Amino acid sequence: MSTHTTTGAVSVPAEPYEFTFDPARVALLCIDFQRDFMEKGGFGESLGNDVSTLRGSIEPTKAVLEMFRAHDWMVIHTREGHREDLSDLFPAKRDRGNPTLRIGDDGPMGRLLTRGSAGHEIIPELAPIEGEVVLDKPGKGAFYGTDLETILRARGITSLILTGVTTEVCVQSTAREANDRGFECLILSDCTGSYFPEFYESALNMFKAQGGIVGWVGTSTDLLAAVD
Ligand code: TIU
Repeated sequence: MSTHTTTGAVSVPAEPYEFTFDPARVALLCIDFQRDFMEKGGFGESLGNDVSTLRGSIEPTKAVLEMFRAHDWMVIHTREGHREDLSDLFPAKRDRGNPTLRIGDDGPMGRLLTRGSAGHEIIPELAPIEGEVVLDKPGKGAFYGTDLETILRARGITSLILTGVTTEVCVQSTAREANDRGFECLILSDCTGSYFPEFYESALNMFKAQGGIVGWVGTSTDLLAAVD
């Protein structure tokens, strides 16, 4: 990996065509790499999902995260979860699916999807470091109910590189919110994962269809090579 600071635009092979960004105006979004989704005993498993399906996204994302850190480019981590008193949890979200365990209930990693619990933390492999933004959000999209847009505009960010879980839920919601706000979005296919292979494929396909109607899809290896 290059250790020099990149100047000038970077062009990454992607679909439906090259994704070009200015390193001074790019941010990496690491969406909801939380123990609650990635590990046994969390919210994801409580919904009946096999959480092992997401683990393949960890190593590629780690490589991209390290590249961003080496260049001192902006990194933002998001976490889905609720206040300890659950005052920001809509009944519609709490009761959806009539689960046996609800958000805020005690699970093996503490209270499900609740700030301050072990399950709410980002997995150790991708844990934030000093200087990186950690954004708590009550919804699936990272813009809803947060100051993410203000943070991005304050830094002059125009391009987003998205990683995270799950592809068709929080990653897709965030990408659509970002696209409507005028940000150019590249999702790294190997840095995202879903509990449902067919939803992973469909989400990425619909994202890049129609000339990139929502944005671009690429890979971590092509991004790393392009930056190098
Ligand atoms: N259930 C599921 O696939 N995802 C979520 O509930 N949240 C996120 O995607 N982060």
